[in-house]
Amino acid sequence: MAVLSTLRPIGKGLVFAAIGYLIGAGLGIGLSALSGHADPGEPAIALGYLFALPGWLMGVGMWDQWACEWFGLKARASTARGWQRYFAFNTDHKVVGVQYTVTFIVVMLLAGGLSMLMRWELMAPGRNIMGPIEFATTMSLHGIMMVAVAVAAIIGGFANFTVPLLIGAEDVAFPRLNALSYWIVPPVAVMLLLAPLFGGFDSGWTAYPPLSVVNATGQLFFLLAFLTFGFSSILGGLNFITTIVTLRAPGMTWGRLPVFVWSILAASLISLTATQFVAYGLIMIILERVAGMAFFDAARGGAPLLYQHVFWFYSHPAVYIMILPAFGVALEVLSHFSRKPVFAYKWVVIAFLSIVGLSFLVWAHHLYVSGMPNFLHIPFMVSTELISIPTGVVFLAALGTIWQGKLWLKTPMLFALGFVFNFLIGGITGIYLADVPTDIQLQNTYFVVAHFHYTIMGGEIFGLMAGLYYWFPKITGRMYNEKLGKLHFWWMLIAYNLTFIPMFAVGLKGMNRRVFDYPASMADLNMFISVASFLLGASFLVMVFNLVRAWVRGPAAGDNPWRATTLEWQTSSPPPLENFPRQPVVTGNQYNYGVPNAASAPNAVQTPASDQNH
Ligand code: HEM
Ligand SMILES: [Cu+2]
Repeated sequence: MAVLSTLRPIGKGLVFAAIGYLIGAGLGIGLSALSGHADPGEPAIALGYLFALPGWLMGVGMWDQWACEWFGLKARASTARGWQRYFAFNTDHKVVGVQYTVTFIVVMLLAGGLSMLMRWELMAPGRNIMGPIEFATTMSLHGIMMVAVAVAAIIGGFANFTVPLLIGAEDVAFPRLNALSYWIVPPVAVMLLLAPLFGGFDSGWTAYPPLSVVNATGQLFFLLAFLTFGFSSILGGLNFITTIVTLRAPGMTWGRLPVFVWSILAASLISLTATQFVAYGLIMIILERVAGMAFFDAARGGAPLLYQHVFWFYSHPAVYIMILPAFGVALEVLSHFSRKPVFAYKWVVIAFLSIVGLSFLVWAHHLYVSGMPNFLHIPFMVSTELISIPTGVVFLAALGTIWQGKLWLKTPMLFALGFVFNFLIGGITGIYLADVPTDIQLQNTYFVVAHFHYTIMGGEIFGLMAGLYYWFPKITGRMYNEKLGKLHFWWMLIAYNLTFIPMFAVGLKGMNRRVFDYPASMADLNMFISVASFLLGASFLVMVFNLVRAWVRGPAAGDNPWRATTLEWQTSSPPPLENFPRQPVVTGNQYNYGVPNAASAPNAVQTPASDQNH
């Protein structure tokens, strides 16, 4: 019975979504008939989805807890308790944080499974486990799912859980909007997983026209999913900015804000302002498909290149939505586990904000060979090179933080150090892709694939892992097994580098990306890459085993197992509903290491009530 009542909101959401879909699809078919559209299929899907989405949200809890107020009715809070909270529209930021974290770790594992399929096909030349279109669909699904993980897992998951704690607040500024940002995500996953049943989408995650306008209906599912995800990202950005600006505890001045909170503020500024642009691009493609418009159709006076500009005007800044929070996690962990304050804190903050500004000025480095005017090459090359200055500042701050520190090599610290190592390789190889002459050679090869996996996987995902092990005891109240954590780290680090370093080599030999077969001369390297990638995939089994086991029956972690000084550790694990029994007051620097007794008695913080929990 407990299970049935738990699933009631989801069931209600599905029923409302189905009703919405029928209304929208009917409208789509009617409009198509009126306008003489030959095939009403795609208009029906697009309009059906447009109505199904609010139906889903209302059914799942938005009506009961929020929207009914707009009509003068009385809202009812969710009554779900314990683990059942995670299956309901819940406004507690800690519940939303766990929902995001678990959802996106599952998405990451699924998308990782898809990469195993690709490497299975690419293990030897001449294989035909899947055809070119199936390969392209697998690749595109892997790409967009991983991009979603990289954009949302740290912000939606850890930032949701920890930012209100880190700034001494009770919740985020707009808790109901926060629940909405999460519950809008499951339809994204459903649409992406449905796409292969409708012919898949072979456009890559970039969805350039004209291909994305003329290919199978699966593409429409992708476009609607991406659009929905963007909406969630915009709302999340808005919520974090407002929370950080308005809800800081007394004494939590800008100069005392933990570095992770700064990184979330910086990333949120980008989510809020850049995501609209990709949304325009996606809407224009949807309109070309379902309403016969011609924004990008050269034959009818449209401009195909326009899409690439709009797309990258978001998608370059988006790489900083991915990496800034990972910088934040890494610096946070490096500081606590070196028992030293974040080195050059002020410069790090300036660097974060300069990255936000500069990230809007570099998008056309993805367009060097697109046929855009040549005189644009140099300015975009220079602006791209400029970004390496603030990025370098963050990197040096990471080194400065561990320099002569008392390193405590626990699992989170190992992942933070792994981040620093991998990101260096990602950053240096990026310079070759920023420079026009080398990029003209390297673009569209596996060199690019290796480069962005070094930044996104070696960087963002290692940062995610650092955060996962670091905050796991706070989130669950339980401790994972340290030996298995270390095993996961070394296994993943080694297999990861064995997988992606040879991709640079095979790229230099001229192997194109997004291909399902290649010349026999590249057989050995590809076999090596595939075997290493299977090892890499297997390393995640250690993580899943360790964390699931610890969550179910791990030893109690205690309130502050790392003896860290920031506020989230000064309350119980997991924290009570309102986070702190009493309003904390911040009286000093957040990284007060090196001050006598700082580690055991956080003198940066006065939370008299926290002691009552012991
Ligand atoms: C086990 C680890 C992984 C392996 C073996 C792997 C492998 C691959 C392969 C073979 C491709 C296709 C390259 C091509 O044909 O152009 C690809 C594309 C891609 N991967 Fe991964 N990948 C892994 C993890 C990740 C992670 C963690 C992320 C991001 C968080 C990621 C993001 C992407 C993106 C964005 C694409 C490009 C898709 C496109 O071009 O549209 N991958 N990956
Ligand atoms: Cu870029």
